[in-house]
Amino acid sequence: MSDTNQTDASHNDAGQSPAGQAGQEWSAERVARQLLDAEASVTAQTSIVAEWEGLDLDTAYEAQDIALRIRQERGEVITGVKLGVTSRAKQRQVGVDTPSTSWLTDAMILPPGEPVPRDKMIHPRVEPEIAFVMGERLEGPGVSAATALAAVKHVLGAIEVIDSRFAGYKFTMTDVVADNASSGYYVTGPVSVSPEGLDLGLEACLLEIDGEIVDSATGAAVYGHPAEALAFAANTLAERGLAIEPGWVVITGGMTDAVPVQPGMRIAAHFTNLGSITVSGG
Ligand code: OOG
Ligand code: MG
Repeated sequence: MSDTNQTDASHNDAGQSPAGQAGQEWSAERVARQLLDAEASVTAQTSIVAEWEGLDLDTAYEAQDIALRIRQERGEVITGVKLGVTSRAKQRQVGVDTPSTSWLTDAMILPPGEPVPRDKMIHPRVEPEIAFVMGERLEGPGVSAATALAAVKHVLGAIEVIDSRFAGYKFTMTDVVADNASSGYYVTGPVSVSPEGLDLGLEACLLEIDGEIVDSATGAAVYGHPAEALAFAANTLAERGLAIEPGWVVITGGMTDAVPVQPGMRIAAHFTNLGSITVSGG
């Protein structure tokens, strides 16, 4: 799956330079609004860092939080946290090697059986993930994988449908953090399993496209272990005074390369203990 950048189905993916803002000063707020506008108008843009060197990591997270606040003002509710680029497959695919945290809201839930809403997306890609549902509040710093796992109520399989606001998925670390790590939609599987007695490092996932197994990975692909990724999320959020709340879902990052969604595609992720999830390409 190394040619995914070339095979992306894309509309409005011409990579417009950030438009209509001439003369306006850059700020985290402007970055947040511009990326939300790109999402709403289903239009890709080019790297913001290329235009504004001031977009450092702190400012990118600030933009991400401002965008969350705007989503909340329009009625969206936080449902959890999404980890980004936690696996080597993803790091290689997008050329970013530092994991990140971003926000999930109820508007991003794709109900089981619903096709990928392609008309609302620029160039969707799917990726299988291992998801946690939190039983207890998890607050860094100093959270270990074992502490993190002890706060988990259930483990689920998931498919995330990502959609970068950047043309060709060409972005830097700070671009993608500001862009809520290409958030689109997520669907969780029908099987929820207690973490006790599960060896998540060895939990396997087969990714099937149109009846063919195109990729596979185990949980160890995710930052060594999905619970390590969860601990990373808690410790990173703590730097901004935030915690992972009970009931939240944490998707721990794509286990394999993300696969471009084509119309009519049949996508399935099969897990050892977490069941199977299917999504139609729409
Ligand atoms: C970044 C999305 C990161 C993951 O699971 O790694 C992410 C991208 O690939 O556009 O959701
Ligand atoms: Mg993901």
